[in-house]
Amino acid sequence: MLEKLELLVKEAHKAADVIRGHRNLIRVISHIDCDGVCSAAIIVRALSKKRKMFHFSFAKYLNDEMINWLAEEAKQGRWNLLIFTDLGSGAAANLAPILEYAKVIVADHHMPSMNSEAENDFYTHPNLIHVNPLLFGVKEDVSGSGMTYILARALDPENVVSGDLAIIGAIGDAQTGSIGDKWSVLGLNQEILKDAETAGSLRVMKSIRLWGRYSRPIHKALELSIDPYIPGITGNESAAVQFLTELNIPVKTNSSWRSLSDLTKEEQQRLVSAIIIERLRHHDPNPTQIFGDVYELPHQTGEFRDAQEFATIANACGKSLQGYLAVGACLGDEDKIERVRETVAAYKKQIGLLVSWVDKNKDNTDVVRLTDNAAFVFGNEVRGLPLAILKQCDAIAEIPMKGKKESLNVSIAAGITRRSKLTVTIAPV
Ligand SMILES: [Mn+2]
Repeated sequence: MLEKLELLVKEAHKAADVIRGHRNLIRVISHIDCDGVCSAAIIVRALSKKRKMFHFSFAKYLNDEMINWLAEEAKQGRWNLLIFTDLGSGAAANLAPILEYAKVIVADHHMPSMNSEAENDFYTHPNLIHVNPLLFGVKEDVSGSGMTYILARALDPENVVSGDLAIIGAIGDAQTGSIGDKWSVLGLNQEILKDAETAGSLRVMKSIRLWGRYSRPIHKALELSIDPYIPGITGNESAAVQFLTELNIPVKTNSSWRSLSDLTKEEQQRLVSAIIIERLRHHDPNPTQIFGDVYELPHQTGEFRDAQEFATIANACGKSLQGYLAVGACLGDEDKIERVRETVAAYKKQIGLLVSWVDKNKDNTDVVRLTDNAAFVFGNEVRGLPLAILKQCDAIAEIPMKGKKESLNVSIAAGITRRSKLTVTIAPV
């Protein structure tokens, strides 16, 4: 394992050497989700520190049209070094037109594409430096921002300060889970986490795993908590309010709602014990498995302090095509905070509209078909589902989107579908 990691880090150093020696404009392109936003913030900070000139943009995916257009830019001599972050591995084998005129560095964790002639070989090219764990047999969890972090550290050990961003990116890519009793980020992310803690950019605390520590009213946090599940309270707002009232935990102070972070230590303890008792009463096999690592960003304020909330914010900005705002927030640009908040509010409204569209149409037989057994298959956010799978489905549904938004998160698409009676079934094979 160590040997494989060393090879991966060696590739990052190769990329760092190229960046260090580069005197002209560098083109940087990152993916539009949370992981891509965090990758972008890491590389932007690293290049700025080295006083490199760069032009930076976001992309949802890399198709041939875009590759040809980038190749044309390179051919015209506008730049001759391109860095892709959280993007690029899947299209590596199609980058030849660009590689003819420029060097390309890819820092990504997605499956790299293969050589077309030899199916089992990953694509290589002398002008391509590919920093991807899978190329070196490293199969542990790590995000695109984790790979960008490894690249940034190779460029300058001082970039250890960006470890928190790699963790936010990993959270955004759902690289959290449990090992035994411990619930945290997993795999290589654990190593990056140690860096971030040592650098002081992130603090790890143990707490109940409720989303919205700073921004969500506590009764809403309980109502919407699926993992951990709170029997009788999950999915029931008034039961959540009653539960808190019986525990003598006010849901409001003056006129504002209280969030988990507003609760006193004693109130938090009362709440946690009551949740465990509730789970015990309903014979939950692991009643105490409600805790986990909570990652705090001590240099941030308000809802931006909680890494999980930050990940949601970064994702909402990226998907609203306003990723640069979140990059600003990642890098501590306070001027961007208000616009980030507005963007997140607009994004939530958009999701709300979609949910109500589904609710409104749930009895419409043009869009709803009821069956006894149904399996839902959700596509990759970027590539969708392979044709072979689509061909086996009884019905293919698309969630309509207003405006020029990009794809929904697959978890949100799944949530909307669950609320609906839309049935997308796969025929028995
Ligand atoms: Mn990613």
